[in-house]
Amino acid sequence: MSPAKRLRARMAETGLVHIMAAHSPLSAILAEEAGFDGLWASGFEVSALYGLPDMSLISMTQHLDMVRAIAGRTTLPIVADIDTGYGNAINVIHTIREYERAGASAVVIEDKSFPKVTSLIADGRQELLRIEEFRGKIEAAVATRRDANFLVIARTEALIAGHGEAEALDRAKAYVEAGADMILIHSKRKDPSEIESFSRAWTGSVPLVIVPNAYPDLDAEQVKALRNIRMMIYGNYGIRAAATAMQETFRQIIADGGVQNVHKDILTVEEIFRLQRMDEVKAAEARFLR
Ligand code: SPV
Ligand code: MG
Repeated sequence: MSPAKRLRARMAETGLVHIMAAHSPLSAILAEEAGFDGLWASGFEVSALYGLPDMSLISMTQHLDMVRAIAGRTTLPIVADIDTGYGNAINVIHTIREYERAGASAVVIEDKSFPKVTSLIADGRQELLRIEEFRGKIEAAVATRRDANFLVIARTEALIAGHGEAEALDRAKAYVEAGADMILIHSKRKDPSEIESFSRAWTGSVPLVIVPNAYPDLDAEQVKALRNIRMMIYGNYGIRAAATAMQETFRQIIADGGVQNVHKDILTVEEIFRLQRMDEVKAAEARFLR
């Protein structure tokens, strides 16, 4: 079964899949071992990995290379964050071909203009495309995919841009008509009220995806009770967890004048060897090196 088919099957079976942000193959391996259903190749995380803001500064090639590297080291389905699709509907055709070939099982494409501005920033300049133009991008994505199980997820930033629920619903309905398999509704409110309200008002024929980054209190049980959300993406938790650990460890080493205290609190080198699959190398050495 292809990873895309597995992702759809898992959604049907459990009613809600949990997708963890990954910014590297190592973070993807850790997410797989922890038990997530899939990976979010997050634009925010890969941008942060390069020390850059998430504002269309990293190239498609940089993000795509990471998706390919992640796909090479995990078996989990990958939901690729392709931002605005790197241009207009013509660029989207190329983008979908490349991401599907790189091993993605789904893409999320958002209705902002290029270059996009990261969604959660206070007072961000959030410009949306005309609905007709974005519909063309969704239609291009759907027409280009090879695997019918590959998911085209349309993300509306209407709430992020401050246009309100009616506009968000209109846009979401138009994107479903264009062929979107799911709708990602994003909110930067600190509480889940906008998402709960949108979800209750949603009568569209496809399920919803949420990214509870700004409103962390909405847990899986509450999400299931809303009934039409099938995917939760933990959108920036990988890079925040990694940065927390590095920040604490690096500061401690400077404060202590050495590594005498931190070495007990971080993974052993043997554990990193295990994650690198050194056992496979050892087996190959025994078999092939003469
Ligand atoms: C990402 O993780 O890149 C996202 C989610 O798109 S957010 O940064 O919250 O917009
Ligand atoms: Mg993003």
